[in-house]
Order: sequence, then C-alpha cells, then structure tokens
Amino acid sequence: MAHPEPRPPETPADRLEVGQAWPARKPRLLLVDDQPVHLQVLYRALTGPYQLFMATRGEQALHLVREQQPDLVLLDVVMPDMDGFEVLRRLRAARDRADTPVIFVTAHEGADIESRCLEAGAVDFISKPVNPAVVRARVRTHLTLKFQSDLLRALAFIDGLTGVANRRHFDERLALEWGRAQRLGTPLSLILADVDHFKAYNDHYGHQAGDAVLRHVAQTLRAHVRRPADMVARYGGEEFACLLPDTPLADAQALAERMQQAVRDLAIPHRDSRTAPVVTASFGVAAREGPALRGAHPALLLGLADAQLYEAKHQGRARVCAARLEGATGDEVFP
Ligand code: GH3
Ligand code: MG
Repeated sequence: MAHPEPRPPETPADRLEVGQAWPARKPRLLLVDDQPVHLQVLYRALTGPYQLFMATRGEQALHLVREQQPDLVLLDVVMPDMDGFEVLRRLRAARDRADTPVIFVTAHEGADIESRCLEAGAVDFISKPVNPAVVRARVRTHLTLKFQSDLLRALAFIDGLTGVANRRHFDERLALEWGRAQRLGTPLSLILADVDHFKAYNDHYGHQAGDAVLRHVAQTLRAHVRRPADMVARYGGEEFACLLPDTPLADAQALAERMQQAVRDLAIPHRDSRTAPVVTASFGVAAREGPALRGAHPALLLGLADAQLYEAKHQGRARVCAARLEGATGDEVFP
C-alpha cells in the first residue's frame, strides 16, 4: 500500500522495540535523611542526570512520594520521629505508589541489619559513609529494573499491532467508569467502530496492508479523543471501542460522525468495497445518562452499541447510528 504509515505517539511497545525502557524525562529520586550533611553527600553524587527531591523526616518523605511520584527512594534507616522501617511499612500499605522501590542507606553494618532491610521490602542496601560511584551504580541498576517492570506492566494493557489499549484494559475501564457513572449520575458513552468490507480488503491487498489499515484507523480514532479519561481500544479483529466518560449521547454521536469522516478522509483505496472507493468504517454509539439505571450492567451498554453498529452496517455502512440506554424509571437508585 502506497499510503504512508502514520507516526503514532510513543507507546510502551515502541520503547520495547528500541530496547529503551528508560523514559525520555529525567528519572525522579527522593533522598531521605534526617541529617542535612548526609543529604548533601547523596545530592552531590546524584545531581545532574536525575531530578532530586529531599526530605529530612518520614512524614515529609511519604508526602513527597505521593506528590512527586519518585521512581526510586533512598531512605535513611535511623531517623528520630519515624524510622526508615516505619516509612517503608507505611509506603507499602498506601494505596498509591505502594510499589515505589526503596534502597536503605544506613551507618549500621552487618548481615542482621542488611537482611532486616531486605525483608522489610527494600530492593537494596547501601552502607554509610556512601561511596558516590557505588550509589550511582546501584541507583542506575534499580532504575533500570523499575522502568523495565513499568514497561512490561504497560505492555500487558496495550494492543501490539495498533498501540491503543487492548480488550482486557478496555473491559477493566468500562467496569470502572460504569460504576462511577451509575454512582454519580454522570453520562457515559461508548462508540464501537468496525472497518467496512475488511475481509475483501485483506483478500485483495494482503494481510500486511490490512494490518497497516488497522494502525491508520486506530491512530485516527485516537487523534479525535481529547480528554485524558477517554480511551480508544482494539476491541476485536477490525473493531475498535472508544469509552467516553462524562460525555452525553449527542456529543459522542457528533464525535463518531467526525471519526467516520476522518477515516474516509484517510483516502486509503479499497477497490473491492461496495460502499466507497476508499476504506470506510461504521459506527455504533450508546450512552447511559441521568440517574442510576436499576439492574443495568455495562454489558447492556456494549450490547446497545453493538446493535447500533449492526444497524449502521444494515443501513449501508460508512455511517453512525446511536441510541440511549433506557432503564427503569429515572428516579430509582442503583443498589
Ligand atoms: P463488514 O463490512 O460487514 O464489517 O465486513 P467485513 O469484511 O469487514 O467483516 P468480516 O467479519 O466478514 O471480516 C473481518 C475481517 O477482518 C476478516 C479477518 O481476516 C480480518 N481481520 C481480523 N483481524 C485482523 C488483523 O489483525 N489483521 C488483518 N489484516 N485482518 C484482520
Ligand atoms: Mg468489518
């Protein structure tokens, strides 16, 4: 296919391909020690390639973990108010950032303290007085491990072919957003999009060209969603789903219309389409609006969007059909 490949925004999958687990930004380190002079030594050893945050007390360290989301924490064991073990215990018990890696830094030596640190959940142990080269090497090693595991976790939620979210990620988010919409009475819209006559496209242009079409369509859909909470996912073979929290039906329908036009505007030739001389897609839109719908379930929203997609196909493809999810009377409360 002569059509140029889109240049998608960087995804975790891209980073895996180039073997580059480290992010483009500077890694963030939190240095914790009650004695400013020790902090200064660490600061001097690590300043430059990292963005550094410093705390002299446990509470302050926990606050900075939440606020600044460091990639790694260097934590003094002996501190007056709250010692390093307690800081680590609270960090691991927290809902956010519980898996932030921690290296203990302590003047105490010996197998006892070392094994106690590791058992408490630290990833490593550095003795004071610190050797700057050793600190730098350990920090680098643990950041690499951390970024690699971030990457693998992210990849588990991404569709390898198109770089958008995968079905598993979508199902989880749908359940979450559905619960939120029902609780708060906020609208939730869902768009399903399916490439028209895609089997004929593959048959004529080949499977690889078909794959390229899926990437184009995925990026086109993604380029149209604006809010951070919006999600575009590959729902199945040539079917995509867009989840739009806080979006009423009319807005989702208008968005689907723009997406439909944008896919057509890609102008990817499709000789064997009975709908148009170019690749097109059909769209089904469904929304839940207003107070909680009694006994309703996210599968109903999916089913309605799917029925609308079927209707769009039935009416001649390359179009949008939309419907609102109807429940029982509007003033009933979700259990
Ligand atoms: P309709 O307009 O009714 O949607 O017809 P269609 O041909 O698009 O639908 P059908 O379900 O008959 O065929 C879907 C095709 O999508 C068949 C399958 O080989 C192809 N497909 C599914 N996943 C992929 C993929 O990852 N890559 C490629 N190239 N093709 C795929
Ligand atoms: Mg299709």
